[in-house]
Amino acid sequence: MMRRKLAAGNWKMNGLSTDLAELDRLITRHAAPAVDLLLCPPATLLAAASARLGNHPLLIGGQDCHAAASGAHTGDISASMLADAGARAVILGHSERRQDHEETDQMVRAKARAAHAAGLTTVICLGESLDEREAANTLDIIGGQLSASVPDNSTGENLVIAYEPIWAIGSGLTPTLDQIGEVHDFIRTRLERRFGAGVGRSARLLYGGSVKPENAAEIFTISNVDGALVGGASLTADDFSAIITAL
Ligand code: G2H
Repeated sequence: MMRRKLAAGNWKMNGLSTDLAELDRLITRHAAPAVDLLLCPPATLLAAASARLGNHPLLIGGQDCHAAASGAHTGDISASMLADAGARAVILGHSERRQDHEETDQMVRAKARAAHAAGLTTVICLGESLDEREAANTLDIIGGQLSASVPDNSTGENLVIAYEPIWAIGSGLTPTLDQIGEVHDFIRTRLERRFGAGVGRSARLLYGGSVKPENAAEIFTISNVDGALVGGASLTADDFSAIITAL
């Protein structure tokens, strides 16, 4: 099964309108990309970022959505609002949201259902803490998050999983290639078992956590790594472009 590679940028809570110049530089440099590109700026920039794309195939995505379609949820944004602003995808269950907003697997699953109903691709994040890894619980944790966070209606097109070990996020630390490979193979096997070979083999698996131009190429040699979810190094076109080229 040939899966199209995906380079996804997560700007987190970074970016003012002037920073969209980096998006302009990125799409100029990758006018006809050989891989899929996704950039998730803060919600305030979604519409402006989408408007700058013209016919470029880069997708714009959100970083979270509410599980409800609408209603009295001050400060929240629904999946259909993201789509209305031009988003085609949304990151869900990032460990920063699980930590900062006490998001549970069940909440992530409900958000993913809403996102799929709105036609969005979901990038669902899973990851273990350093304590969990040191206690040799990594696969148990990832397996539990995977089964509880991913909704049953997922398809090979609308489901992307990002494995992001919490201890590697923004820390400069990266797992060994064997550690990444073990978790990605495990996720692939679990997806195939749950959804069958069609969905299980076509959903893309991204690695995330301190991916940078210096380590991207070797991470992309790992089987079942179909791309990366990139935080800090997606903020500048120079760094993100180097990672895209390595893919
Ligand atoms: C992990 C990643 C992007 P960074 O959070 O989701 O960020 O590349 O800065 O570690």
